[in-house]
Amino acid sequence: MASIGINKIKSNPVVDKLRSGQPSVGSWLSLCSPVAAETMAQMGWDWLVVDAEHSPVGFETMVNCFRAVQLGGAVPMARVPWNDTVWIQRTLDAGALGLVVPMVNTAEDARSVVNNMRYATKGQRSFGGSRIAAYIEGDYRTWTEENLAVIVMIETAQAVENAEAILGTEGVTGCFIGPSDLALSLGVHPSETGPGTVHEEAIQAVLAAARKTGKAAGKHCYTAPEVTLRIGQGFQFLALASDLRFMSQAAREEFNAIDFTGATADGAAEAKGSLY
Ligand code: 3PY
Ligand code: MG
Repeated sequence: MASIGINKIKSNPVVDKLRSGQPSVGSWLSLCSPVAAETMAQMGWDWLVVDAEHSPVGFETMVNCFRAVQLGGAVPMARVPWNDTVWIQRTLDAGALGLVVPMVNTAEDARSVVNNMRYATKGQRSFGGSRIAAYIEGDYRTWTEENLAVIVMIETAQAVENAEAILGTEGVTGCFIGPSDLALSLGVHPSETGPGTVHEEAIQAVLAAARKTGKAAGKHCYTAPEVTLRIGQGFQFLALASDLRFMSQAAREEFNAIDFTGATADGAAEAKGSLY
């Protein structure tokens, strides 16, 4: 019988790339739409994160987004709303191959994240199966120990202070800087970023801590040139914007390009190509 479908994987491609020092670039899914997730996955991102912290996504939609991401050829991940045992367990059972966990401020917080993501005797995740186990070669329970991407968010002044201890925590794959919360925590306006600012100083301190501990540093980036810049600096786990931003940006540009007076009409303007 002919079959199309998803090949089983031996290891997590995201973790493999980060451990070998390569950059791994993805984006965020905030639209709560499996169709948007599938379309995004076809672009070639390494991974896509379903954002359960700042989007209204429900669990059943999240599972369908994971399926769509996998079908499109990227690694399904999620950002949980908090370092919460129940959220982490349910999101991993739903099929995430890695989690981004917000507001990890101390090494103790980081140990607790790892503990929540691991089965006994290494942690406290309860076993109830995970739908992703069917796509893994070998025993999912032992596979998770080395293969789940454990990405802790560094997005407060306290976390920057503790970056080395957080990143040095056994089981942490890497960190991810949230530039907006970091700005809030530092008491600076979100526009007060870039070279010469305390915000950038904090970002570079986190990068230095990642280098020292041999873990991956990451950041949420606003533009493709910023992703390029951060790769050049040595950052590895980089997200570019979100499906919501891409949609609103393109829609805004197109809408703003309409001349409602018709005065600048161009006879050759009828576009060819797909409307979808
Ligand atoms: C932040 O900027 O605070 C974020 O959490 C980005 O993902
Ligand atoms: Mg944040």
